[in-house]
Amino acid sequence: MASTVYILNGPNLNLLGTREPEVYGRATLIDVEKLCRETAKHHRFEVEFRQTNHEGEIVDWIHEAAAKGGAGIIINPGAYTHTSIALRDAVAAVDLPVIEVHISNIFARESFRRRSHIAPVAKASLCGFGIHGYALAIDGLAKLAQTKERTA
Ligand code: CA2
Repeated sequence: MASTVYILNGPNLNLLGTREPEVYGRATLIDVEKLCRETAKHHRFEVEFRQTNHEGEIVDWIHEAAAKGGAGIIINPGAYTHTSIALRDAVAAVDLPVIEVHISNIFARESFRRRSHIAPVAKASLCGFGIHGYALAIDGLAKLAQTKERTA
């Protein structure tokens, strides 16, 4: 459906709010989902909110979002950001806006986190806003969709 935003979360994000609050805050993934649903409602987007610890499953979901004509994808690929050519290829292969989100500022952490395989093929990337980055990404997708409508 054209108005559905796929919000895809990668490995270990199911543990959000249980450890490392100084890095990731105290919100849980359920809180992130609530925030996304509230924000999406303002823009009349439907939400598919998912999390997996398996790389190939994220690839399948990216293909699904494209096949079903989603409005866009917001993806926090977790540590696969820094390692996965398969995710990069999947993002590059689909013809819908993909926004990369990270809760923490990946550029202010260990050097291995500074490289994202996703950023060069994403429409936009956000990091360091905590879980608000997800809401900002939804707002950004809505802006992109409006601009597309006006210029189409
Ligand atoms: O900042 C982000 O959103 C990250 O994508 C989170 C990933 C990390 O590997 C990326 O470099 C940056 C890790 C998610 C794991 O989150 C946990 C949360 C609480 C306890 C343990 C893991």
